[in-house]
Amino acid sequence: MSTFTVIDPATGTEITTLERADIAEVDAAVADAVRAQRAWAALAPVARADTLRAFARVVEAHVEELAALEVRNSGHPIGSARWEAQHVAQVLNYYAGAPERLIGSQIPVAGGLDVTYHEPYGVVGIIVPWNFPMTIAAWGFAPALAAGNAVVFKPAELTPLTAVRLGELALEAGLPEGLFRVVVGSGSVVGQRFVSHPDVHKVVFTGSTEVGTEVAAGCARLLKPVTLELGGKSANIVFADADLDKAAAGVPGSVFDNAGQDCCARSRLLVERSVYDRFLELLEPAVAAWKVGDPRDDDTQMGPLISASHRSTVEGFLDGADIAFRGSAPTGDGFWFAPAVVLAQPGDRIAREEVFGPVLAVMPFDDEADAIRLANDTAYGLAGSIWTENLGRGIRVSRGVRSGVLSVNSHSSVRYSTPFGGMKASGLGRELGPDAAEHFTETKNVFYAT
Ligand code: TAP
Repeated sequence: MSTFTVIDPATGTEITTLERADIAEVDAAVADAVRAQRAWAALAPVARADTLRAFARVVEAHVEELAALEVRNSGHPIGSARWEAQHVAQVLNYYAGAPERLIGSQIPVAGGLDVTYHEPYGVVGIIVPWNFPMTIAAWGFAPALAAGNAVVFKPAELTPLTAVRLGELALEAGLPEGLFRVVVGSGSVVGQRFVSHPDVHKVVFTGSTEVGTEVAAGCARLLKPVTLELGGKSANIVFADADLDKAAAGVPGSVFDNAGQDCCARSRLLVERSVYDRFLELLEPAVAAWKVGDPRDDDTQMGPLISASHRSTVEGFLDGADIAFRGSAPTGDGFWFAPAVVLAQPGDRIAREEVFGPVLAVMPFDDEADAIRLANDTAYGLAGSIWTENLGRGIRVSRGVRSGVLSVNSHSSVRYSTPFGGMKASGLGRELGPDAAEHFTETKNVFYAT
């Protein structure tokens, strides 16, 4: 039996050791899920809705416990971890409204009655990364279950603890045995088995573009639908006519939140040349004030990076970089890293590749067209922000930037009620919002001759 150790990134110490599932265990979980799904899909929609609301209530009652577990396992500051656990309950509540609203259509045709149905795929395999272990999982499992599917869910080996607990809470809430199975193990075994298993009918993958491409290729060989939420290199565009104080105050949170280990991190700051120097002057104290430290403290804004090896990767991006200024971080045990602001050129590696750490690349631009060109000068297209007091400019630039999730005069990206996902190398398909449950169904058309 193969095992692995789960580490607390704030201290570098071991939390626990878990067993890795092998292929036989994945297959057993899928077989259980197939059986449970048939009964689940046959339930009255209101019964599925009630069960999801019960799951939401149980999660809600365990917010403090889940948050504390996430702080230990992922190093997220306690305030963020509480928000994440609460968000899981909100997503479940939101999609509890879906079973009764998956409404098909009746299409006028000659000679009979034509009806469409939204039928569940069956079993959905969900593969989740380590950066937001609870929320990203919920974006998949809540609408998938609402639409009548069963779920097999693989957390990242670095951060499996809240996933395991959510699996227990689902049973406590009354979800049928087998319907929602958390399978702990490696991506190359468990994740790949979701891809190749003939009874897993859809895969939702969130993670790197590299692995996502491999998952998509495997799914394509079996004509299995796949949703991909991948990497990002999002731009934060600040025009000279913006409220510069407000824009600068928001920058640290937009890129250093979750220690920059956020697919939506605004890791490129594009500033109109006429206010470039002034904006950097405003930014420096905001970065100095960004509080990096013990994730258990209520006022901590940023914890450690997830692992020693990830910290080495992030450090590598600063080799030879023109560092303008840095924030502070604790020293000693734990995978700490002081946020860094780097002056960059569009062709630099730091301006093009996803760092997935608290590193911001700053570049000037000359006019609106230049800003759009620079913002689009990346393989990715996930998120971004535009700061301007000119409404027309906000509309033009938001239409010109090829990203799936943009905000004007704000740094927000995620609301459970609005669609989320990336263009270009950032992904395929959308999660959240009013249509997500439908994405877990296939449309069937039946013609009844009269
Ligand atoms: P990955 O290394 O791609 O891992 C993501 C998940 O895939 C993990 O559970 C991993 O398992 C599993 N996996 C690894 N190899 C696999 C394979 N061959 N087949 C199937 N599954 C496999 O990414 P990561 O380092 O955890 O996360 C960081 C990346 O995720 C960043 O690029 C980030 O931008 C992206 N991300 C995107 C979003 C959205 S919503 N667009 C959100 C968060 C993160 P193990 O690690 O346990 O082996």
